[in-house]
Amino acid sequence: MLKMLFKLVSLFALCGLLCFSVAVFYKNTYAASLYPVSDRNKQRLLVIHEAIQNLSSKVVKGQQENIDLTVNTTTSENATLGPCPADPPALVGPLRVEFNVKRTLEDVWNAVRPLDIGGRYRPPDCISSHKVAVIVPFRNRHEHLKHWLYYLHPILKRQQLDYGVYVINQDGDGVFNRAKLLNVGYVEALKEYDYNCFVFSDVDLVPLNDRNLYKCFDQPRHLAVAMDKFNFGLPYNGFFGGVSSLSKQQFEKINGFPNTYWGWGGEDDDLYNRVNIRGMSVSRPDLLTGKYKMVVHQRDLHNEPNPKNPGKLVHTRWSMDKDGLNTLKYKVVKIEKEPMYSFITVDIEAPPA
Ligand SMILES: [Mn+2]
Repeated sequence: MLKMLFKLVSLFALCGLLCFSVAVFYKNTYAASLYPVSDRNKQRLLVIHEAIQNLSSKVVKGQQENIDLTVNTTTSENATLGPCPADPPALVGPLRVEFNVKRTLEDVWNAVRPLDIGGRYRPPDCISSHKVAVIVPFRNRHEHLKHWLYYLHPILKRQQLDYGVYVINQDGDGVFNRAKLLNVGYVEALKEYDYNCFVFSDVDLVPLNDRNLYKCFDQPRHLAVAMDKFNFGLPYNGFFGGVSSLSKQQFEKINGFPNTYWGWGGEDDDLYNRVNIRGMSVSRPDLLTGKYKMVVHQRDLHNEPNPKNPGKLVHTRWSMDKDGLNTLKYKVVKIEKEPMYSFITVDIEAPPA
């Protein structure tokens, strides 16, 4: 009798699991039909599919007692992977970069695929300790964004980073605020994943060497040290603009970026001050590794140099604890999960231009 009851219960549990697996399977195929399927997703689908087939064949054979009831998809994939090597093996060094080409989003996708939805990627063959959110402040620069995605995704993949791309789009046409958008990107990215490193990059800057690693270092890092527009050198010693990386700890230590630098200029120098005031220093790659090419463009509308910004820089020491992550206010207008990036539109209470 007891044995009978046990058989009944286990059969019941089995049926439940089967229904659940089928539901998961169909949910995934549905999601996959909405977006391009990455190889990783395909792999997961296959794994689930096989698990279901195994189960059903065993049910048919009437071997309920010996069935392993665990359906492992992601964990079994990762269980056998070791840490990624310190030196990513696929790096090639200097790169050719060309902006005088019209690219469609399809062209770009075909060049950079596969990725997980929202421009997420992790190396398939090793576990990366660099969980990097790449934050790109944005408004009306779709042409630049296509170039950026086309070049950056393959580079970031070769660097074996566990990364995601977050494009933070300023809503409306008030005065632009790069630094505040970067703070928003930091907060929003952390809501999604346990990132330990943040790369802040302008949308029009592409590195000319993939050995310039988009990861975090012992000290806050300045990556765009040799831009073509500055004749492949630093425009001045304390320059911290263009592309920089800070670990979560480093960024928290300086209370993030200031929120009060409206319009063009100064916010990167303020960040440099914050780093120094908190007893850290800026690390940099050498001038060959740190070469960058910038898309040539006109100054954006509503992002004029702000004459008030330079004067604020002498006060960083006193202002930094009252202006930053701890005073950040904004409203998310929309989050769009695109195949190659997350597009987050935000209202940052910009003054009218
Ligand atoms: Mn620019």
